[in-house]
Amino acid sequence: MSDENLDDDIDLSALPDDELVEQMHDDLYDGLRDEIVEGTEILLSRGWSASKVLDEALVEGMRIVGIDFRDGILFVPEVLMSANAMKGGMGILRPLLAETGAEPIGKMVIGTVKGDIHDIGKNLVGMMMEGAGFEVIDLGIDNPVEDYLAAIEEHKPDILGMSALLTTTMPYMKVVIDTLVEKGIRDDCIVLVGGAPLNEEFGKAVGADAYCRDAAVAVETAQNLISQRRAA
Ligand code: B1M
Repeated sequence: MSDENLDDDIDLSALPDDELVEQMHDDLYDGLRDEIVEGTEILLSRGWSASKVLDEALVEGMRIVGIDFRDGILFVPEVLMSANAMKGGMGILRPLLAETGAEPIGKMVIGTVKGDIHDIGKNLVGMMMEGAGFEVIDLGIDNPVEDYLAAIEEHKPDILGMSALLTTTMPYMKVVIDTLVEKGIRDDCIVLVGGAPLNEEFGKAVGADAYCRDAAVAVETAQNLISQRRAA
């Protein structure tokens, strides 16, 4: 991908949209946070919606990073820099995605499960849920079951969301759901699960109400299940 030093010479604001987006994929790959922040601001100033910038420039760039991480071309320190750059862009988009004057339509507690420190996808889900008018309580990463229980007791959420990105951590979702069942509180909230290695079948097997492929599906599913519950 791009040579970091070359970026010093590139005037991002002079690039047409498609080249700028491609450059942002390269900058994300190279973990250049300032450039990602600048590129995000430029696209917004050109009238791009926050969700278009998110999908086409940031999430797509991170997908490319993921492929080379999988193939052993990129390693943890480099991917951490990419994640940091991605978060720079997300920081600008967050308030825009969350803009809503309406009363919260529901409350969600969300966290990445124990043993897992991936949080970009979870953060995106939280941002999109806020944007759709939900109040979101973010428990962060590496949450043991006790954290979820304490948050449910404190916040009485309509929805509990769990994220896992590792095949080794996704089974922990069942530990959490089984504990809710044991304590007789499983039906107090809707349980949604998500993360790249999961699928519909896994969601059913662990006893979640639904598996959400991405943040948009999470919002849609949350809205549908909440209205079904309220109607019932
Ligand atoms: Co990690 N990592 N990683 N990693 N990492 C993956 C997940 C991996 C697939 C890479 C690979 O090999 N191709 C692989 C897992 C393999 C497996 O389990 N089969 C992997 C590995 C192996 C590891 C380590 C073990 C590496 C090591 O140390 N040797 C290690 C584990 C650390 C740990 O957690 N204990 C590790 C570490 C890291 C970093 C710290 C370097 C960094 C995380 C930084 C951070 O998150 N702050 C990192 C990253 C960035 C990735 C990849 C490249 C990108 C993940 C990401 O952010 N994607 C990832 C490869 C990949 O997924 N392609 C990989 C972008 C994000 C927008 O998508 O998270 O899928 P995603 O979220 C989506 C949906 O899944 C869904 O909506 C989101 C938005 O649309 N969703 C939900 C997610 N959570 C949801 C919750 C919901 C609903 C929907 O609740 C309702």
